Amino acid sequence: MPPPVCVVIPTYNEAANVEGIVRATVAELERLVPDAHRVLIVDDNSPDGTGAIADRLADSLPAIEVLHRQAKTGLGHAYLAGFARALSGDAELVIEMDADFSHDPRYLQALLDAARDADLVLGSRYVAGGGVEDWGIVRRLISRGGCLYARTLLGVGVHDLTGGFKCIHRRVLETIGLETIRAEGYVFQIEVTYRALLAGFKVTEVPIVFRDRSVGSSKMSSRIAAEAMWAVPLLRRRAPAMVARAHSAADAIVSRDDG
Ligand SMILES: Nc1nc2c(ncn2[C@@H]2O[C@H](COP(=O)(O)OP(=O)(O)OP(=O)(O)O)[C@@H](O)[C@H]2O)c(=O)[nH]1
Ligand SMILES: [Mg+2]
Repeated sequence: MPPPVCVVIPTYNEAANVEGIVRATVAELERLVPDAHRVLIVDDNSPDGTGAIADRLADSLPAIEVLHRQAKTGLGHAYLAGFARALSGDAELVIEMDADFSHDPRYLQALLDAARDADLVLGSRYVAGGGVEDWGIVRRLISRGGCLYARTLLGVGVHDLTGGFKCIHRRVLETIGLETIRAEGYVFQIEVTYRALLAGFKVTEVPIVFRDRSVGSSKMSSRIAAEAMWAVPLLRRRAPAMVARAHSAADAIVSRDDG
């Protein structure tokens, strides 16, 4: 029996995408991990009715669940709520995936294959075989530059630190102190990976080609991109203590259980 997989898809105003991406994801999961998968849509009360479409899908497909949040408080919060819900069930592998088809479900197989031998698998645009389609030069430079900046400042070997298509083992989420993560947007992605590395987990990158969204509008803003500039140095200073604290709390629970 393969380990149960939960794909978490955050949505905000994705009415044009949600049904297509969820159906494509479920079809792929049925092929790869039949009877051992769930798709969790985390919707922040989207004004365009995405939440109602998601509910309809959940009524017709038993593998789908919807988590409704009252307000949009950012992608990081949506993911943290999604992780908590996934971990309260039987998920052993949690996958982060966007709703706008930038993350092609055909890569789920590569993520799951690599997760047999790694604790955290990143869908990576910046390793051989990976890439980005349809982005102009400015967005390419910002993304590449941002990854290089974070990689250098944090002193890690990962090439794509800001991507949001990743497969995470339960043990990672239970160890890195999710309750102290405050970051949003790209920094949230950097922080999850950085904390996993600090905790000693094995992180692998598999190539993906990222396609720009063709419908719906971006929720990323220059504010969120700029956040990375000052947030990454802070991360470097603060994350080690957060991970160490979470680690010792987890050890205490284990030794209590043992005793
Ligand atoms: N629940 C929730 N989902 C969000 C929020 N912000 C973004 N999302 C979703 O997170 C995913 C990534 O957001 P995008 O706007 O596509 O960000 P991006 O991929 O960096 O930028 P573009 O593809 O250019 O739009 C999409 O599925 C969004 O609908 C949020 O505050 N709450
Ligand atoms: Mg997107």
